[in-house]
Amino acid sequence: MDIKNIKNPSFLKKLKIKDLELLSNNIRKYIIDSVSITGGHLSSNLGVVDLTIALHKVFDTPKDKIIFDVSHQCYTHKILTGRAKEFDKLRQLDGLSGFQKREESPHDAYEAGHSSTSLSAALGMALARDKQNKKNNVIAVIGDGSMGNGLSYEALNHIGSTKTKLIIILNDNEMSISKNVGGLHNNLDKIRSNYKYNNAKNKTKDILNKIPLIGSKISLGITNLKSSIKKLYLKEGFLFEELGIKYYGPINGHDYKEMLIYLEMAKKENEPVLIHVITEKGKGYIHSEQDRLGSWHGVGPFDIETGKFIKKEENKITWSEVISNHLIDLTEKNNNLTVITPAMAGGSKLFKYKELYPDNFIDAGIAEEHALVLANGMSIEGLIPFVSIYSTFLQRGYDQVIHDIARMNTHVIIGIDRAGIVGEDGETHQGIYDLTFLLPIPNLIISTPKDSIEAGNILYTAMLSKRPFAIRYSKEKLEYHKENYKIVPIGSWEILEKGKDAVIITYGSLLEKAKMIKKNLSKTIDLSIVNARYLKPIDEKLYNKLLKEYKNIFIYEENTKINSLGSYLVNYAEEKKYKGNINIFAIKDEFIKQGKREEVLKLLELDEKSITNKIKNIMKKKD
Ligand SMILES: Cc1ncc(C[n+]2csc(CCOP(=O)(O)OP(=O)(O)O)c2C)c(N)n1
Repeated sequence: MDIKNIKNPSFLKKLKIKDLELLSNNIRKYIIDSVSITGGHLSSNLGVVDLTIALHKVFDTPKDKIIFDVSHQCYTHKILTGRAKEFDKLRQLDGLSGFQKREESPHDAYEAGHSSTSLSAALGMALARDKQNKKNNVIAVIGDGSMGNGLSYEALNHIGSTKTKLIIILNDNEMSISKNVGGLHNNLDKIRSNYKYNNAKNKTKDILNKIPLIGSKISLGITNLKSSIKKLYLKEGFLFEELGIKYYGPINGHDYKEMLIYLEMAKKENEPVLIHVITEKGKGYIHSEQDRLGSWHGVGPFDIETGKFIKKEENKITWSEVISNHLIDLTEKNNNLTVITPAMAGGSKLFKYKELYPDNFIDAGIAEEHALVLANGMSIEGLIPFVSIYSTFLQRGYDQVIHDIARMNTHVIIGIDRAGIVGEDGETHQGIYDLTFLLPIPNLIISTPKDSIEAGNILYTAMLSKRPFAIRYSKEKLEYHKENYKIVPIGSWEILEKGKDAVIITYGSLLEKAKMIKKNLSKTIDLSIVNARYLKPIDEKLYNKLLKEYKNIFIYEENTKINSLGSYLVNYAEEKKYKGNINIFAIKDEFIKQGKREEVLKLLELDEKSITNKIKNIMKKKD
């Protein structure tokens, strides 16, 4: 069968188990082929091919609602619901989203990108269904990593008490992006190893083998058997049972017979049930199967044969790596420095740090709020925590930054990774709000270094500051240089290039673009470039000077225009009765779609060519 011809999942109803297995193989190959060209989330998708097919065989979307948590693992779902043809534009500008997207298909019941929203959303949908006397099923598919997040616990606590019909599929592959952590993980580990090594598995198998499959349909005479299956595992699955959620499993997420029996069983329940499904992350591709560090979780293009990533040869490394190198050097100077990551050790390039300083490194799991308050506690007791967190995920920890860290004015350093446009992950992952929501918070120092040396110096300054200190850096790559550390006075800006006609104030990765803009304009306009490396406090002395010296000030940012550095500086200038013109070039008030950073910046008219033209036009009118 040609995967591209699939229109909807109804054809699955007729398929026998061996046909389903064949389909699994074809879909796995299709995903590997597509992702090797476009990049995308590989391992999580390969792990749930069989589970997703089984779900679509038993349930009827779009009437039944399947909510994939995070939804990075929804590729098979997209293929089965008629979107295989669009995989050549997966995660690209105007192409198929890498996540569930309601506007793409009625089969996409919900949308995510951030983890652990599926259980609350599913409960909301189930309660709405009940109120409207509808009869559909609601199924949340959630990974073991995402199950450990606070939002999931809040939802579980509520679900158990409602007694509404709701199915939770716990997709347990032992991994978050890299190896999962925490008490829940250890509990699931115990269940898994019992399942693998003691007789229980055989007992279950015996029971399951007694259940006939009539054609492709499961015999419905299973009700008497389900309690005996359940009892085998009840002790280990007690956490969910104690919360009022029926626990079934664990079952093998690559064994169709087992899955179909349990899913049919769950369908008949009239209360919340959780089916614990064990899957192998990365299944079907040798390189992703063997990966324990999460290198195959989210990937760029790669060569299928060799498993080598296709990277441009360049003399550059990521900002994450730059920061990580400095953390290693600075921990050597001060062993109180402690690095905390909420499950992003791989993405934030912290494995080397972990290896060198295992006692200074904590993976808190997918738990941003917890990671920040944990850091605050450590800081109060004398450590210097550095919380490495993506800008988009810091949204989860806003209250903790205000209520705990900034208000108590503690010495917590927040390393804000992926600040700015992030590219292919799109809307849910853009790092364009952190400055907007951090600027109003008292006590907090906010910085964005321009290069690797300034990054080291600002981190060194933060380490000595004894203040809450945010350091923002982008997803871009840069050259790595090292010098002896020195303090960058808090609140100091620098004039990078001096010009007489106008000034452009910017920070971080955009400074490189500002240099090109200056060059583009050099025949007609002599532009000054100011590195606003501290967004708060600002360099009032230098800014006052700029207000006196220039009639035209341009502020250029990869952040929302509303409540950016620009609006802060405009307010300040108004208070000083500035009579000149200030123009802010920043992101307009809309969600920013996926695409390569340069493509997106162009679309937003924030690329160097657009800014060059804008400045030219503005200055022309003023003549
Ligand atoms: C709030 C939040 N923090 C971090 C992430 C980054 N992230 C994406 S997938 C993932 C791992 C999810 O693990 P799990 O739920 O076990 O699913 P799996 O990928 O193993 O199938 C993480 C940490 C996120 N999407 N949302």
